[in-house]
Amino acid sequence: MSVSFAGRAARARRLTAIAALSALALFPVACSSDSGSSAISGKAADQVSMNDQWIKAADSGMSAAFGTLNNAGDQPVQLVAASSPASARVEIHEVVADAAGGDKTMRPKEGGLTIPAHGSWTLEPGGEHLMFMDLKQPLRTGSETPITLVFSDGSSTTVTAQVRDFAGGKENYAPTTGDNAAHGG
Ligand SMILES: [Cu+2]
Repeated sequence: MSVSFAGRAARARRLTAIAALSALALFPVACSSDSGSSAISGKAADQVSMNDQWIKAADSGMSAAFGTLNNAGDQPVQLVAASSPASARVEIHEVVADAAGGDKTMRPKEGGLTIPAHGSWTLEPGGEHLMFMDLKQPLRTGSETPITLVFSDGSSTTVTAQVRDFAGGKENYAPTTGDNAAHGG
């Protein structure tokens, strides 16, 4: 259950408590005919798993998480957002080559990531990643942090990522060098 959905639900409850109760009483079996075409539940979160997920160790600022998303369902699944208690904000990023100098720039990926039906999508250094924009606490090597993945149908699932040292790659996943201009705008 995503935080934002819960927040909306709470507001709705405050504003229309009586109306909601009336609706429940009038239509107690409204959802019982929900029969998906797939044998698996229609919720994206029930079809997606993640493996080999990890996140770069960092003391503060930014970090990035990687791993392989697997879709066991008959339909493509769209990852549209992510969150973690370790970061004030998590964004889905892609890395693109700058036309000018060939420098790599990362930026929020428009529309999120699509995981093909019965397929997988790998987030890896140099490619797409989950960007932890503003760490609330240090990510220490060997510890773990939860990451909640939110899909286009509003369903979500939470995975646990291992914190690892990572020094490779040309991309700057933490503001340790320069002024972080590589992060684009
Ligand atoms: Cu990034």
